[in-house]
Amino acid sequence: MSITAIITGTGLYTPPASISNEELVASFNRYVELHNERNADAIARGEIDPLQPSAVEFIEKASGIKSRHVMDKDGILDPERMCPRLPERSNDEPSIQCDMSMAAAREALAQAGRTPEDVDAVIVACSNLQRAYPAVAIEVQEALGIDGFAYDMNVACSSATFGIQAAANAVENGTARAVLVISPEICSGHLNFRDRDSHFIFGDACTAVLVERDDQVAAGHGFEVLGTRLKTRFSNNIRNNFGFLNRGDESGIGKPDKLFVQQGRKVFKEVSPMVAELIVSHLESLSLKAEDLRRMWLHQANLNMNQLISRRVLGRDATTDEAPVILDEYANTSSAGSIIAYHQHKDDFTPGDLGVICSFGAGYSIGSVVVRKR
Ligand code: CO8
Repeated sequence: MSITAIITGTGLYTPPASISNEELVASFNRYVELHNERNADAIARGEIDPLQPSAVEFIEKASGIKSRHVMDKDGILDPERMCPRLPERSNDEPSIQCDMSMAAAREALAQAGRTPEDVDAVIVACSNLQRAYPAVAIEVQEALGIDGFAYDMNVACSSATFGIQAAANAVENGTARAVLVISPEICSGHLNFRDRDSHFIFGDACTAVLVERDDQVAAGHGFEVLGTRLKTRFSNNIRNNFGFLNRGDESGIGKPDKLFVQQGRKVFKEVSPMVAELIVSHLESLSLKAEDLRRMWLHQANLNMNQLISRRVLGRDATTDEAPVILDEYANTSSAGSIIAYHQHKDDFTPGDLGVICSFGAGYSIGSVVVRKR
């Protein structure tokens, strides 16, 4: 008898600190004032252009974002710093990504009614890992007390959906009974808060998803993974050149391209149709139609983008019940975004209801996971 994968629990860690658009813009505009005052002579000589202020109205209209949760608020809002203050920890202390992962993983396990003894593997799947090795996933595995295996992976905003496919494969082929997929996203660590075009885009959060084999899950519990579909296509339109080779390449780690940079408008135009096509063709391959979907838990980068994608998939505007929005409170939390939407908006499903979790972002990368409530 073939085994299918079931999502039995999800968890979310939300950092307590939050920054409103008003607070972020006030700090950015103070930085602009200071910069322009300090460079007044060069600006007067026409050697450099004055920096332009940011605007709350623009941010909300262009993105739908109203606030973001962050791991450190003061460092980000200090106009002389504009970067979170996250002190280095000793090797004997849990890393910050391990702490976030533990909180989300515990909630996912509790929701599934499982303990670490029931789990065989941990995948930490996120946009940026705080170190190259040892894997954060192995640290989390140790902290949870899981006897099995763990590894890190990074497919930017699509890390969690790609991780769910790896987890589903592992339980379906018998490599593991249950797998935790955890996405500790500290996007504020690699966002350039001095860049007017992108300073408002990201927030921090961590999600966890427990994937198990169906023959050990009680009937009526969880969401069956009907299928996964992944797609990648190389693009330089979302890029971060930070890496350990920077110390040998003389380019300087302080340069703006060592943080997040994007051509936002190009990303919007190129990725939206790819996402809609992928969802529709994925549904077709499962003999399903868009009308069969009760909900789409889309990647949470931009409200206008999600409205365009849902319109292309459904052939009409989606309601917020059909395509829930969490980016207004969380901003873009990279791979955690679609999982936060799923975590917060799945408990009203009744048996047989269908939904799709869909992420998209740098790479480009798109991941689609079609699920049915048991
Ligand atoms: N305040 C006021 N005005 C502004 C501001 C601002 N802050 N910023 C720009 N403007 C102005 C511009 O100067 C421009 O003025 P003008 O028309 O006079 O030239 C005007 O506003 C319009 O600018 P844009 O064309 O840039 O604005 P858009 O309407 O395109 O909106 C967005 C910008 C919101 C960035 C939008 O393009 C967008 O969201 N695109 C989609 C991007 C996306 O989804 N990216 C996914 C990236 S995430 C990912 O894959 C994960 C990466 C890894 C995580 C990294 C963590 C840090």
